[in-house]
Parts: sequence; structure tokens; C-alpha cells
Amino acid sequence: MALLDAATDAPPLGGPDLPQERRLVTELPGPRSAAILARKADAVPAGVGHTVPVAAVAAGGGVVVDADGNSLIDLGSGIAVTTVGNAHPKIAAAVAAQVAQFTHTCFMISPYESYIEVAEALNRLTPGDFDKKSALFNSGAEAVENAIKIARKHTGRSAVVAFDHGYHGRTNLTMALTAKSMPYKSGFGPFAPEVYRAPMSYPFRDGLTGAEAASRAISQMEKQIGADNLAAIIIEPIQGEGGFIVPADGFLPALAEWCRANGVVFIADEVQTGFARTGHMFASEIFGVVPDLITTAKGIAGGLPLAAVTGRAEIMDASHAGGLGGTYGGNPIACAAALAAIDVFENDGVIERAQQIGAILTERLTVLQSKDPRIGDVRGHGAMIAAEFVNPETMAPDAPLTSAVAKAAIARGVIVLTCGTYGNVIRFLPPLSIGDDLLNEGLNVIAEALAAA
Ligand code: PLZ
Repeated sequence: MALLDAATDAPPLGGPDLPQERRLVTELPGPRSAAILARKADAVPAGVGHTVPVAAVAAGGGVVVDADGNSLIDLGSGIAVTTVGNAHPKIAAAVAAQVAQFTHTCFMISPYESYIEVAEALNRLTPGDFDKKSALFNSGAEAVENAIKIARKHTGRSAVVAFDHGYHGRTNLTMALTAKSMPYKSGFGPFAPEVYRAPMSYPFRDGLTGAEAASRAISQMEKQIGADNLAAIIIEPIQGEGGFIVPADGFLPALAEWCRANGVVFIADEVQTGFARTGHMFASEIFGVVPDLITTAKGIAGGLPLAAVTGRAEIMDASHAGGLGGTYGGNPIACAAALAAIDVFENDGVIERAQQIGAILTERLTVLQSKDPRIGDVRGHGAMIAAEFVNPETMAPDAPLTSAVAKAAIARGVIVLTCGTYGNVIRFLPPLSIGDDLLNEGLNVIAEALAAA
């Protein structure tokens, strides 16, 4: 089956019916993608980069198809967004129905039921057996900004702690929360005040137990800020952009307990880890922590822009009427998509599929590691697994090797993303709609790329 219709030259429809194959009909980029990317260079600022040098025209299952008819294996899900699969039929249908009904009223002007249904679902699905409320926004960064606003209003305090290697967004407050300077912050300051940084638990590099790492962080917060001044700490249960860093057991519960004892709001940023990605509906569950507030986005709506803050009703209700909102927050089309995605998360075996994908990724990468000491660590949960590349003698991060492997894999038609404070981590975030064969083929290509590097 041709990927581009020969008669009409029309791009194929996306979704799970796309041929599930890696197929390169040109070098990347092919001539059509190259022409589109040349226009990008003229029309879009250089600051907006891209990882894969192709122009997408369709996607679904486990592939992304480009303008030249190349079909690439997708191990990135557009950064952990298309968890249920790109152009999922249930989402496409829900969106089409909503677009035909109404596209916008502004929830703050005339509310509609779907926003409330999304809030009810989030209140039910997030960890914590207490009354919760949810507010909806457009992006992960906007959810994080609002979680901080809510925590400050509730506590009457201003200081906020984020962690080494943490990533929370690119807006002014979230840049301040984000740890890494290049490329996220450099030259874009001054940053929002009253943001402090605490040391993370990074077992591969610090060798500390969770309890030791937590007492190091707590002692620093007590000395440098004082619990009385602290509104909130915000942390990703598994750090995403920072390198898929999984904290040692006990680290997160100890922090959460200290927060509870000191009236500090514990915010879990589950923008990347949320919605089945880790083989659990939320990654907090893995560590047995119940956050006061939780931020979500990405996977929540199958690719439509939607984000949320969910948490304890008494904290969420601290804000005066009119204090929270935005023109598009909880847009009806995004809410329709989210309700369809949540239906898939709850009823279509997606969590189990994330666990199966995690088992394949872990097994294959561990075998690779046993033969190649340049893979220093394999870690993660579910369909959120990473390999950290090092100099085997010194364990120093090897960013050039990492980017060579990623580039070679992409050239061979496998979309992979790197991450990590030191740029030495390849992360695997496949859509959960990918088949085993395609996933294994993608991993074969990674192994070839590593061997050649
Ligand atoms: N919190 C934990 O992972 C977004 C950003 C990629 P937005 N991560 C991908 C890039 O280079 O911009 C993210 C996240 C965590 C917050 C965010 C921000 O979410 O929807 O990108 O604003």
C-alpha cells in the first residue's frame, strides 16, 4: 500500500490503520520535507528548533509519515503526548463532533458540562482519598504557574522549592523553576523571585538512599529558606527532561511527610509522567506518595492542548472568585478529546500495555548494557525508560556519543529523543499503540546505531 496516494498525491489519513512499518523512500529529509524546512528557516525564528528533519503529514499506531512518504518508527510520542496513539479514532470522533457543535464560549463566560466532566474524572483518578477540585489550562507550564499561585494563596507564603535536574516549563516563573540553563534559560532572565533549588535523589550518580537524599534536601530547605517561608515544593516523581531520573525509594514519601508536618504544599508535576505513561495512571502511585496538588498535561487529551491542576479542595478553593482562569483554559474541543482519552485510559488496557512495553524496553536495553559498558544505567517505569551513556572508565557523561546514536537512529527512520542535564540520556516514550514488532525493530536500529558510533 503506497503511503502517498499516487493518483491524488494526498497524504494518508492518520490513526491505527496507517501501515505499521518503517519505510525510507528517500534520505532524510526528502525533497518535499527539505523544501518545507527551508521555508521554516525563513518564516520561524531559529529559537524554535526541531529534532527530526522531516515534515509530518500523518501519524498513528507507532509511526509518523512525512511529506515524502517516509514512515518513521515513533519512540517519542511528540514528547510523551500521544500516549493513546496519534489520531486515535475515539479522539478524532469526539473532536469532530464537538467542533460541529461549538468551538468556544469561554468557560468563565458561559460554562459547559465537558469541562466539569474532565474535572470530575481528574478528581476521581488522581491519588488521594479526599475531596478534590480541578482547574483546566492550556499547557504544562500554565498548570505549573497556577499550582504555584494556588499554593501561595493558600499558605500566605511566597518561597517555592524546585529540584536539581527539574523541568517545569519555559514561561518566566517556570523558567525559574527549571534547573537547566542551556537551552531553556540562558539569556532570558531576570527570573521570577523566591524560587530556591534543592538537591535531588539521583541514585546512579549520588549513591545515597532515599532517606539520606531526603534529609540532605530537607536540611538545606530548613537552613536556606525556613519552612515558615515556604509555600510549596514542586517535583516530578520521575524527572523527564532532566534525564528520567528515578529517585531512590523513600525520597518522595520523606519529602511529602516533611511538607505535611510543616504546612508546605507538596506539588507533583506529572505533566510528563501522568496518564498511564509509567504503567500506572500516575507515577506518584509507584512511590506511595499522595500529593496535595498535581499538575497534568501532555497525555491528558491525546494531542490537543489541555492541562490541569488537581488537588485538595481546601487548597484549590483558597483563591478568590475570578483569581484563576484564562480565555482558552478547558476549551471544549480539548475537553472532548480528554474525555475520549480518559475513556481509553480507563477501558482499553492502556496501563497494562505500558507495563508490557516497559518490560520489552528494559529487557532489550539491559541486554545491550551487559555487552556495552558505554550504557551506564537503564532506568524508568513503564513506557518511560531511558539509557544513560557514559565514559566506561570514569562514568563521566558522554553527550557526544548520545547525540551520535540519536542522530544515526533518526537517519535510519527511528524517532528518538535525548534528555538529561548532561545531554547524555536517550529516552524512550513510545505511543502505547505501538506493536511489539515495530518497537523491537526500533530497538534493533538503536543497537546498530550504538555499535556504529
Ligand atoms: N512539566 C514535567 O515535562 C514539558 C518540554 C519540551 P508545556 N516537557 C517538554 C521543550 O523543550 O519545551 C513539561 C514537563 C514537565 C512541565 C512541562 C511544560 O509543559 O506543555 O511544554 O508547557
